[in-house]
Amino acid sequence: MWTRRGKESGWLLLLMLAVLSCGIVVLTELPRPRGVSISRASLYRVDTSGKFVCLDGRKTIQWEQVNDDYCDCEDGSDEPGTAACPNGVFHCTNAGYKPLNLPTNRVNDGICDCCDASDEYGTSANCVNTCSELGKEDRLREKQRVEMAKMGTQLRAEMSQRGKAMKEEQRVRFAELERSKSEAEALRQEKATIKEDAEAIEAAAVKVYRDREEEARRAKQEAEALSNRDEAEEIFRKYDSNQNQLLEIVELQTRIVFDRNRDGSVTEDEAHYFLDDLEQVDFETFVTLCWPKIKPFLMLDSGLFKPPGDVEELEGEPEEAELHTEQDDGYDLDASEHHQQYQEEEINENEQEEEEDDEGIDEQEVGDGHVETAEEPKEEYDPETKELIRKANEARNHHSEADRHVREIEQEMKNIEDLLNKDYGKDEEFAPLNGECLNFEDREYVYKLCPFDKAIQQPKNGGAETRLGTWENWANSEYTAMKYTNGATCWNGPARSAFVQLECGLDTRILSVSEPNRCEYEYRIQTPAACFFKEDGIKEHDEL
Ligand code: MAN
Repeated sequence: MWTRRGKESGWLLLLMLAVLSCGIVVLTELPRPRGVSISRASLYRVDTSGKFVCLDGRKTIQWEQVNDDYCDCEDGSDEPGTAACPNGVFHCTNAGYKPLNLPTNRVNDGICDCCDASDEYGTSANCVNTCSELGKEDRLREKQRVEMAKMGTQLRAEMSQRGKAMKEEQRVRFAELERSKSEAEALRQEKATIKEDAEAIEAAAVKVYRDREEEARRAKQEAEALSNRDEAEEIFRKYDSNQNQLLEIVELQTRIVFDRNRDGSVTEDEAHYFLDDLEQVDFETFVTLCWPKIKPFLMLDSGLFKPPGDVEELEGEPEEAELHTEQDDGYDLDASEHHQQYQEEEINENEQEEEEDDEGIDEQEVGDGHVETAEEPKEEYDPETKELIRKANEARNHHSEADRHVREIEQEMKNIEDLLNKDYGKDEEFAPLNGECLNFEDREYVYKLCPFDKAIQQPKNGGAETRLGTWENWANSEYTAMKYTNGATCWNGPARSAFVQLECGLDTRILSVSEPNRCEYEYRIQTPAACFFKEDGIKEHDEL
């Protein structure tokens, strides 16, 4: 360690030697302490006072104290060429290559940091000056890079041309579609009118059948109502044992069929239930209030007590006998017959349905293309009606075909509009990438990027694709980065997204994909579209 008093400013000695050997100070090599850059040399100019003011202005020291390997200034400005201050900055000129600023703790640490070896002047690191070699390599690399930028810029111009041509083509196609659309709409209108006319005729023809069916249904209902009343009257008379035109509790109590809980007798309560809580009812009341309760009960009951074998087993018990008498008197038999008849009708109707389905008469395709199933006609259509339905179906088909055509045109127009509305760069140079997809594989995944569309990740072991994002926009106005957002939601987290950095290259491909934060992906791609070179020295975008 030097003592402050015995110290000598190395730079001053060097300067004196330089002055002595050359007689003058070289103008390009301004006198300055070791570790100070030319641009800061003026801050270290020696003046007549022989004092140095620390650059933060907080302390004044003797000039001899500059670079004396003892830290005097708080800002480290008195020791630019030694490791004495913890916060000093050492500058290597690296003539022939690139200048460098180092923290002064790397001065004389035994490691060559500066290519001109100036940081290791006091150690045995034996650093040699490699700046001119490095400079040569650097200039070569720079030359190659400029060459690539030039070629890339040419390719970019081609891409731009293709992009513009493609856009123009799409504009022409759009205009064409606009014309076809008007024609297709007119045709659709024509087909709609034909369809409406045919449907009106069809509806009128089918209505005749519907009306007839409705009429038949009404007539059947009326007949059923009448027969129901007749049945009710027959039962009323039978149960009105005293023939006073009123059915009373006691009269019902003699009919074991009303023994709802099967305990062997008809209680008052049980009888009341069937008389709708009245003491006695006349025929009209019976029909409206009691018969609806009694009839199903009789039918159900008859079903339960009907097995023929039971007749012998009952050994003539009066109640049971009465029950069988009731069955014998025809009522219950009628009910079961009715049921059987109903089942048969149902079977017939089903068969009829199947037949009609086969003929395809009742399935009518309507204008918007869906199939409407008309109510089953009981009667088969006559050949003329069938022909009208066929014609209406045909008109419906023609109309939906015309409608489909209009919608196809509209869809294509929409696609073109989307395409034309995208920003493909200043000169449409990125447009040729629209519709292409690039692949990149790492250890685990295959990554895909379809520019202006989506970013995808797929596990190599065959799992499903995961959308990392959908084209959002450019991330800056220089067209050097793209954003793809709203991808598949990350488990317990946000939607995935991808950021795509573009750099100049002679072809278009993905250079790398990483996931710096969970579910946030970063693609690096190269493409000629990102090359930008001007002779005046302005190079690629990504270098700006
Ligand atoms: C999948 C991949 C990964 C992602 C995790 C998040 O495994 O999409 O990239 O980090 O899901 O759960």
